Amino acid sequence: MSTTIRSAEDLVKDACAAFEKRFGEKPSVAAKAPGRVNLIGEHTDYNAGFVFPMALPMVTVIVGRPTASGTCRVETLAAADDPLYTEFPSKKLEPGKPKWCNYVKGVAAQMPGNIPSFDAVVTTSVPLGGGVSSSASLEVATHTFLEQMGGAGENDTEVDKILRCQKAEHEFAGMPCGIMDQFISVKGKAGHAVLIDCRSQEGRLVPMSDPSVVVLVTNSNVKHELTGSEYPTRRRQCEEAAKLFGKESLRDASEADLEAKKSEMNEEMFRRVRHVITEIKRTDEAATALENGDYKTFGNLMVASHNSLRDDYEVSCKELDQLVEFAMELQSEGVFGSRMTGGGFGGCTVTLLKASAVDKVIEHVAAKYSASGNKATFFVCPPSDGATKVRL
Ligand code: GAF
Repeated sequence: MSTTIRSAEDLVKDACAAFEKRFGEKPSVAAKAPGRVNLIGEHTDYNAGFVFPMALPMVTVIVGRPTASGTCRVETLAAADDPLYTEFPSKKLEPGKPKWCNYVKGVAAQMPGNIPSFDAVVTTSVPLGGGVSSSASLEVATHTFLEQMGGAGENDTEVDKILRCQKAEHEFAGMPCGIMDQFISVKGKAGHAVLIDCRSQEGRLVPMSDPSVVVLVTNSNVKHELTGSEYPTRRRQCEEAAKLFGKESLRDASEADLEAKKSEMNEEMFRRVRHVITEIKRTDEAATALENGDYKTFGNLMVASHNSLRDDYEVSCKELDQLVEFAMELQSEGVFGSRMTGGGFGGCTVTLLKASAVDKVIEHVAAKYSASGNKATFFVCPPSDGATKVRL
């Protein structure tokens, strides 16, 4: 069975109750921001390419109030690294422990306006460490929260907000991510996926309003420890390759360029670059296919993307490969395509399928996956809205 996703209203209620319990008064400011699932276009954002994510119905919520104490006091209700309650001076924002709070501090440090100290409670329905951007959702929720306390400038744009949240992740979490996760958490729109051109930093809304087709997110519930080290390595390899091609980024490189330079790079770098060049092309094609209601082509591109991430970019893992394989076994029942989503080495897969096939597919994948000793969780996810303030 697919997991019931807690509503934002329920999360806000929980957070408000916890706030009152801890701080003895009611919160006055609140915000929410979603996680994301990327339909296709993986490891292309930091190569100035295309990505094609949608915002999830799972959100991170933050409620709180400004204070005059000079000390920020923040609690999380979500399972995270201990302690779940922490304090820090509002004028001395530095990364440290607990790690979950670095996203809050990191964004506070980027706000252009003068923000006061604050008390806050955070909670979330975004699976943590599941490759569906729980961290970006916390960053964007925090930004949306602090905007209401004078944190943002008068002429602030959504792109400013996205870039600040990305910088927070770079500087306070040490993760040199691209802009996809923060972008979609800010600019997601219900009923749409967004084709993001990571060079121009513009998004094109693509409707996903056919009720007979749904997106299924499957959490492998495994996380391999490689993520931390492998992501920066991939990014560096791409930058080196672009330099070798004499291009600003791999977005400007073609398959012909790759063939021409083949003898100047080792076999591993060749495969890494091949993934990026072909994935950017696939993503562009996939958005058009979806616009035309051509789910078959879209699904084939998803599978090609997965294979490329597995074989060329080497960021998949056994569990993700199994989930994709098991889902694709039900192609004749209405599965169009399936692939790993996000950074890789664990986390989730995304599957596009007929709504009528959901129960059968979940049952099949769950049974086969559990035979290998793991338990998957399933979420049927309508494309949802980006971050908003919440009125209390
Ligand atoms: C992670 C990063 F944060 C994104 O910027 C993106 O590179 C993704 O991995 C891979 O597509 O989620």
